[in-house]
Amino acid sequence: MNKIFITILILIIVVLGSYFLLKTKVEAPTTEAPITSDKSTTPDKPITVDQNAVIIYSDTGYSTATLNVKVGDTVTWKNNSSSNMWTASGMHPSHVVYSSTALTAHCPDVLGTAFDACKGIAPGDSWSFVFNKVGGWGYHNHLKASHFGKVIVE
Ligand SMILES: [Cu+2]
Repeated sequence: MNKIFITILILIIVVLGSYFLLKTKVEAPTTEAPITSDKSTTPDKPITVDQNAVIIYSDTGYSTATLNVKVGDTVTWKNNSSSNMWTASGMHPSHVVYSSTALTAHCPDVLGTAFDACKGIAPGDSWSFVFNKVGGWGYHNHLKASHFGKVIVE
C-alpha cells in the first residue's frame, strides 16, 4: 500500500518537474531575439511582434489577407508551411509592380529594395522586407502563386 503511494507521488513529481522545465525552456529565450533563420527554435514557439508586423505562411496560404503598415515599417513573413516560401511583389511571374524591374534584373536583391525574396525560404525560416514606398502592394508565393496577400503602406 505504502509502496504504491510513494510510486504515484514520485510519478507526479517527475511529471510536474518536466512540465515546468520544458515550459521555462520554451518561454525563456524569446524576449528580444529576431525571428530570422534560427533553425534551433521550436516551431510552436511564440513570436514576439514588437511594432513590426509578422505574417504567417502556412500550407493554406498567408495568415493576413491585407496588412496596413507605415512607410519604413518592416514586415516579416514566417514560413510555417511544409514547403519553401518565395514571397514576392506582383505580378507573377515577373514581380515588376513594386520595383519596376523584373526578377531577372533585381534578383538577387542585395539592397533589399525590390520586395522579392528572390529565393525559396525554407520551412521554419522567415524573410523580412522594409517598405519605403507608399501604396497597396500585392504579393504572392512565387512557388505557389495561388497564395497571395496585400500590404498597404501609408
Ligand atoms: Cu511570382
